[in-house]
Amino acid sequence: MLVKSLEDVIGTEDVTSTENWSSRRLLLAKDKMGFSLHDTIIRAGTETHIWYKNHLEAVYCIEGNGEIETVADGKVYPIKAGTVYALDQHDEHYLRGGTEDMRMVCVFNAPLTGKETHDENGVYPLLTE
Ligand code: 9YT
Repeated sequence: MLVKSLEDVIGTEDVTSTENWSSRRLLLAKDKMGFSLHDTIIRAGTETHIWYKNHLEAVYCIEGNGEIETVADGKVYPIKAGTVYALDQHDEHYLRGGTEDMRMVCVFNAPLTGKETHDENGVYPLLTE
């Protein structure tokens, strides 16, 4: 069995940060679970264009507020603690932090390796271990 805590991950290569967000990866492809599990902070007042063409992602907000806009139809969904969204159509979207940072629990299938970087369209390549 694998047991670890957020404190074990902070300060390691399993944290990836940009100006808009910081993602602490609790489980990655190397853990062989078939998904990755992230504790991600989305900064207040930021907007990030994301399009996970190669991955499915579910995101559960546990703190803060913000919104998500789906590009295809321009719909805007408010996000607060207790909101979950699932990008079941590989939905291209804008993720916006609100008046406070949002803390999100994110699950990716296929699992991220931790080496991916967003391209200019917010896409992660499909990498394997
Ligand atoms: C919620 C979301 O998709 N944030 C972008 C970062 C992503 N969770 C990651 O790479 O860990």
